[in-house]
Amino acid sequence: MLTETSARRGGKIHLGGGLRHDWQLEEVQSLFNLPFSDLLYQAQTVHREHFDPNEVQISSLLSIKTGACSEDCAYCPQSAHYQTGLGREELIPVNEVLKAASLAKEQGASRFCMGAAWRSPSDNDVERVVAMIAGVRSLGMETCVTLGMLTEQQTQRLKQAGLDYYNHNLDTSEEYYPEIITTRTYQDRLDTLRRVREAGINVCCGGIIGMGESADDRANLLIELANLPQHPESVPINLLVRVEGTPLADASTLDPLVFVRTIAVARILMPKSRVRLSAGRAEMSDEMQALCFLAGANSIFYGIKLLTTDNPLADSDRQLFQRLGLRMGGLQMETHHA
Ligand code: SAM
Ligand code: DTB
Ligand code: SF4
Repeated sequence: MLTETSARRGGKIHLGGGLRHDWQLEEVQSLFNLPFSDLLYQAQTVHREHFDPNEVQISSLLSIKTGACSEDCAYCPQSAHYQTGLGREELIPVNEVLKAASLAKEQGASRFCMGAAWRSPSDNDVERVVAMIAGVRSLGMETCVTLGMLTEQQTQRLKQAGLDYYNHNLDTSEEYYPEIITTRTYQDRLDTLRRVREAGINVCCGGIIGMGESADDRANLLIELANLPQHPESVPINLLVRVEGTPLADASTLDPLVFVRTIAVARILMPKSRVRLSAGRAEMSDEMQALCFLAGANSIFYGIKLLTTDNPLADSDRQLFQRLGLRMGGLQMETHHA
């Protein structure tokens, strides 16, 4: 258990499994500002209350529709607003999706995530994605899709199709958001997240760190996520992948320990959620990734590509897992919690 000293330094300590939705900026700032060892100790303690610390859930990603997106997300290589060398691709055929999903399953992935570069899908697009969901489910994998904003009807259709997770990120704090995206609002995102939640689909929602945001923006992003009516079941924390041609190509390098602290605070605020060490691993050292797992990350994207950018090779991830004594797991569904 926590010593009195670390408890004093950390302010209030929230162990015992109660999920909170009333986090305030000052208390989250004080978590971020803890001595590193105290913060990691708290995060690891919370982590062990809810999860096997040596098991990591594995998701694989596939871009089912690449490039030419109408949105202006400053980080994104797929935005039509920037010259990043990506061409326009149409929605790919179901059999290609199933080939990729089988391969991912063979390699140990329990969840298959399909991403489309859309502001929002048409109803016809949704029908084609429904066929992909059915195919991937029949392989015995969990399904996740990220298609942009959804109407209520489309959300219901995806639920009917048996979709397990919908990914839709808040990306950053509400205050910093207008610096990053102007073509849709924070409220648009919250509206889609509410529809997904109300339809009974598990929510995968996180953000990107390293976009030039302030420490308070990082705290406010995590507060926004934790203070949703229910914590997202999956919380992807992405380190910005700086892509040539995007406005954030020259963003300054983030202190890796700030990233680790962000993972630790996410773990403390959302004790039962899968915190995913997401984009950016190709640029991280093994030691940094080990610290992220120690801080409470227990999910990764696995496989040679994210959507359009590189991810570590599956072989090097296997070696890392072996060196750290981590097991690939996670096929049990984490369904709704308060
Ligand atoms: N178009 C849909 C949307 O924006 O909701 C789905 C696909 S979009 C690529 C999914 C998420 O990928 C974004 O919300 C963002 O968090 C993440 N992402 C995109 N480009 C990234 C980058 N360069 N570095 C880190 N994360 C990135
Ligand atoms: C998420 O939070 N990260 C993934 C997934 N959800 C869809 C996407 C990362 C994309 C990184 C840039 C790229 O490969 O295009
Ligand atoms: Fe389009 Fe999604 Fe990229 Fe934004 S993040 S430009 S919505 S693909």
